[in-house]
Amino acid sequence: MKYLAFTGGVGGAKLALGLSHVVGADELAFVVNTGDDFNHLGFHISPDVDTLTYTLAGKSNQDTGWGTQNESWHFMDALKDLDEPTWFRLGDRDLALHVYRRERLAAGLTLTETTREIATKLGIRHEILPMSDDPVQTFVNTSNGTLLFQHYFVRDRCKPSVSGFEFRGVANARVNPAIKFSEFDGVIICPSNPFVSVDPILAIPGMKNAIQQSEIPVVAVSPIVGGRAIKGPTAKMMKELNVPSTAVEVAKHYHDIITGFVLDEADRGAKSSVQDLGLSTDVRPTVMVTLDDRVALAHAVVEFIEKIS
Ligand code: FO1
Repeated sequence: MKYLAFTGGVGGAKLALGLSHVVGADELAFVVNTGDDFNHLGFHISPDVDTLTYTLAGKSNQDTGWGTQNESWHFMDALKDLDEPTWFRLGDRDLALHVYRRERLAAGLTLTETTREIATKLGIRHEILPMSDDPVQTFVNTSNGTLLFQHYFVRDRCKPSVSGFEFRGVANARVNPAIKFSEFDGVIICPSNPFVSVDPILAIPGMKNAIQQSEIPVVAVSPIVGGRAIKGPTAKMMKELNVPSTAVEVAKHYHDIITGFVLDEADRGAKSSVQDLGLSTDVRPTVMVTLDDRVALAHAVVEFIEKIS
């Protein structure tokens, strides 16, 4: 069996790491959200691609989930002395990756090619595929106006109340041509934020169609456990959008694309409501603290998807 895993953000990267331990590089590729990308200080910042890259390379910062371990911050300190913006923190090691990416993009490589080069140099064997090589930018409609995603997420710390999302550029974006849907037997949607990490991927024209036409099982892992998001603002966003922050609502959100849904033990009581949506279900511990947790969940997801194939 060959799998595609859709991911974005820190929560998704946890399961992605587990999957990379369970499924070989020839049988698993990652499709990554690039709606969070923005230009900052002259660099193309691609947070979700980099979070996955550092995670799979065993270099991720264990405290934050983003950026690298053993980081130093001299560049940020110097930037502060120059009264330049420091709300978005690029560490010295991370800076090197951004300088490299800028060089390669300027030389005419695509984001996919650049990402592949970086991954190879860092010893990653699984393919990391940006959802598209065309620019798509997530904007968040909030009580403070419409904000670029990183302004909402990092600068304003997700404080403004959310009323909707825009994926600017998506209508003209093409699905990454390196994603060959016919080669895959299943899609896994990692427990990433449905609104800002997974929806931008699914919003690219042709993406949903390609999945639906391939008639392969699509399994999502709930990012909501017992009414709370394990990481990030998913539950807060749901409340602000007047949607109950439950796993069932996440299943409903994905209902036209998924065939199976993984719920946490804490939400066992919601299993029948998810089944009523016509979905296969699997209930198990989904909170990933250790590497063993990530690998155990990855094993279970792969078994589940094989079972419903
Ligand atoms: N997240 C923060 O909360 N604060 C930061 O200063 C920050 C810097 C940063 C630099 C590079 C990078 O690749 C990611 C970074 N992130 C930071 C994380 C990132 O913005 C978010 O986690 C994602 O966009 C949400 O998926």
